[in-house]
Amino acid sequence: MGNIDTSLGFDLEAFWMPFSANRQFKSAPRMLVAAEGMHYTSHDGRSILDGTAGLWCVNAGHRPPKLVEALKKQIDTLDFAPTFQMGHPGPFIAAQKIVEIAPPGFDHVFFGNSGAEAVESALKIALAYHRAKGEGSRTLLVGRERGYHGTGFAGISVGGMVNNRKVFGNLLPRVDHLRHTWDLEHQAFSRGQPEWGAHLADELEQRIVPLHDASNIAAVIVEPVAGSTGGLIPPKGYLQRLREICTKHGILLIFDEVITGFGRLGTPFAAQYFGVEPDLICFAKGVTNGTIPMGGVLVKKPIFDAFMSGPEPAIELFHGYTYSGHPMASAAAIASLDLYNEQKLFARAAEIAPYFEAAMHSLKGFPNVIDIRNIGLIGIVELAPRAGKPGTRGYETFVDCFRSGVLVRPAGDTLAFSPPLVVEKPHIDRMVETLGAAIERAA
Ligand code: PXG
Ligand code: PLP
Repeated sequence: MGNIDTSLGFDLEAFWMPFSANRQFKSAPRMLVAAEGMHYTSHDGRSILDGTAGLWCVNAGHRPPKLVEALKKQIDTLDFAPTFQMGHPGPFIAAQKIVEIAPPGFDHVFFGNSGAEAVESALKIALAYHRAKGEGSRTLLVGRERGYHGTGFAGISVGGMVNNRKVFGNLLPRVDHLRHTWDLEHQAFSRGQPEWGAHLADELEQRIVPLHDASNIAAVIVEPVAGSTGGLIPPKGYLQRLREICTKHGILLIFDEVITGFGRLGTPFAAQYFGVEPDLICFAKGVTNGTIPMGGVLVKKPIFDAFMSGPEPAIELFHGYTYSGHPMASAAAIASLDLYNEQKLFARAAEIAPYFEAAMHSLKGFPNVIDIRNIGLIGIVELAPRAGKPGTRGYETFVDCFRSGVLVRPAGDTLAFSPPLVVEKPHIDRMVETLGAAIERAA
């Protein structure tokens, strides 16, 4: 059975790789063994420019010394301590720092360990909130086509990427989905937010509310910018419209900001970028600069307060994870947030975003490029699929870029750049030139 790559010196068989073509990968591995700043080192000693911030998470670049130091100090002090009926300083300090950069009114944080757990927690808080308010009939959850909310059963139920759902049978039963917002005919090559498509939010009021009745609907969950599915940028006015309809009908609006949180758009959260206030915000990834797993939910005061009405000795929410507020993750969050603040990293992302936009759009006219879209430091190139072989052109382009020393993220036939926010203009030039050359070769 062993699948030993002698050049690596270890066996590749046992690790069942997530979201990967295991057999294809193991026959020609792409292995990263070290990282610093904007670059990885591959197992064959090459420097690879990280055009993807790992998986959208290494916002300050790899291994910033202050973060490394903070983690070393933490492991030398406190390895683990429970947060069920016990406490340690880390999560209290981390939560306070997250609240400080959140939109006004978001004054509580519930911690988990991933985006999936953030989503699970937010949906459970939404359901329990309505019940606490005497509106326990509000149990329907509304997601969106092409949405990605992690791979837990709740996340795939409200999610809308068909491969992530179709073979898993029992999804949550009480779910509906809005249409996704991407439209090639009306939006191709939009810079930033497309002009067309705000009306797509009206489906909530025109179809979903009349069908189920608002008294049965708990929450709408959307990514402000849909990431995993290939970067779908919200049309101008769309999120505002969703907000208005949710408010009118007493439906909670959840923004899943696992990708957009911590500066990806040049503001702490997308909620601030778009000027739209959700009721709950899911975060993960960038909260620890990718170093230690952590995720969570930002909660507004009225929602938190609705849980705080019973007798004082009563547990208010029967939910949590062994590692909620883990000491290492909390230390990573505290150090990351300090770093983001000291480096004014979010403002930096906003500053370089126009250069990034122009560079991405310079690929218009390259073979098979049918759309380019961008917002903040997210840039997407969509290629026409090969007849009968969807995804092959995207995959080949990604492998070609890796061979040429640039990491880009494929999703079907789209290629996404989401560099660390410390990216410099020459890095952007190199990323885009490399991608352009690979696209030409994949023609
Ligand atoms: N919500 C959103 C919006 C996400 O983007 C999750 C939830 C789940 O987070 P966890 O930590 O459970 O993976 C995500 C994760 C990609 C890619 O390249 C995106 C994600 C994860 C891995 C790859 O598009 N997003
Ligand atoms: N499964 C078993 C048997 C457990 O005892 C626990 C936690 O105590 C879990 C799952 C959940 O693990 P976690 O809290 O890390 O999500």
